[in-house]
Amino acid sequence: MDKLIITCAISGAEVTKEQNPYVPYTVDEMVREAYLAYQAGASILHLHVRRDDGTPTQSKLRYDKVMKAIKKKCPDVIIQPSTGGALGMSRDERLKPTLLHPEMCTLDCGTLNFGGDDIFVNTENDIKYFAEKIYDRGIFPELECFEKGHVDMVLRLRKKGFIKDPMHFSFVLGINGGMSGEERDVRFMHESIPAHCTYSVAGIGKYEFSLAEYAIKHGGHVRVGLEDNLYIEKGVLAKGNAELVQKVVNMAKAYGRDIATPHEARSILGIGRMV
Ligand code: KMH
Ligand code: ZN
Repeated sequence: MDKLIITCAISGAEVTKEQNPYVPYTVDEMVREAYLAYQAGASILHLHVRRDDGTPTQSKLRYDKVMKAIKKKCPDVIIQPSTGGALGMSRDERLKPTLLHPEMCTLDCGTLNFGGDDIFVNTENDIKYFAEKIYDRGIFPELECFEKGHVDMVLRLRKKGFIKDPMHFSFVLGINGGMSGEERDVRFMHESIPAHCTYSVAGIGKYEFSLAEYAIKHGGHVRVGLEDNLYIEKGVLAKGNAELVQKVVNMAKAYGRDIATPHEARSILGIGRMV
C-alpha cells in the first residue's frame, strides 16, 4: 500500500471562531495552524482564506500573502487552494487563487444542497469551465465528489476530454444535503472509480475519523481539519488542526501504514505527470 497522504483543511469558509476559537482568520493565525498541522504529518494544506474579521474571500492578494507566509515556514508543503470558495461566489471569483499557479487546487464536481436554503452550485458547464482554466494554468485538480452522481460526472467529462489523468478523487461525505458517510457509502464511492485512480476521504462532522479509518485500511488517503470537523471526540472541541492530524497519524500507526512526506505525496498522486 502507498504511504498515507494526510491533507489538512485548516480554515474552511463556513466555520467560525464562535464554534471553535482555533479556526484561523488572520495571516499569522493561518501560518500557525498550517505549520503545526504540517509538523504533525500533513503533506497537503487545503486552503480557504479570510479577511481579518473572518469573512471568506477568494482575493488573489490575500491568497498570495497567506501562501507565501506558509511556504516560509513549510517550504515543501503542497498548498491546495479552494476553488469552491464560499456559497454564492461567481465562477471567476472562485477561480482567483488559480491565477497564482499553485501546484494543486480543488475542482468541485457537482451541485448539492448545503443545509437550509443553501445550494452549492457546480453545474456541468461550471465544471467544464473550471477544468479548462485549472489545466490551462498547469494545476493538478483534486476532484471533490459529494455523492455518487459527481463521480459519474467526472467519468463522463473524462471521456469527453475535459478531465484528464491522473485523476485524484476526494469523497466529501456527511454534508447536510449530500451523501452520508457510512461505510457502505464510502465503499460505493471507492468501488465506483477506476482502479488506477487515487482517492482521499473527508468525513464531515461525526464521520471524520470513521472514514479516515476506512481509507487507512483500504489504500485511500485522508483529509481532516477544522473546515470539516471541530471536535477531537464527541463533545470535546479540538485544540487546533494539529490535534486532528495527530489522531490520524496515530490511527495509521496502529494499522502499520506510514505517513507520506510532501515529496512522496507528489509522486503518489502523479503531480507533474498530467497528460
Ligand atoms: N465552502 C464550500 C461551499 C472546496 O473547497 O472546493 C465549498 C468547499 C469546496 O469548501
Ligand atoms: Zn474547502
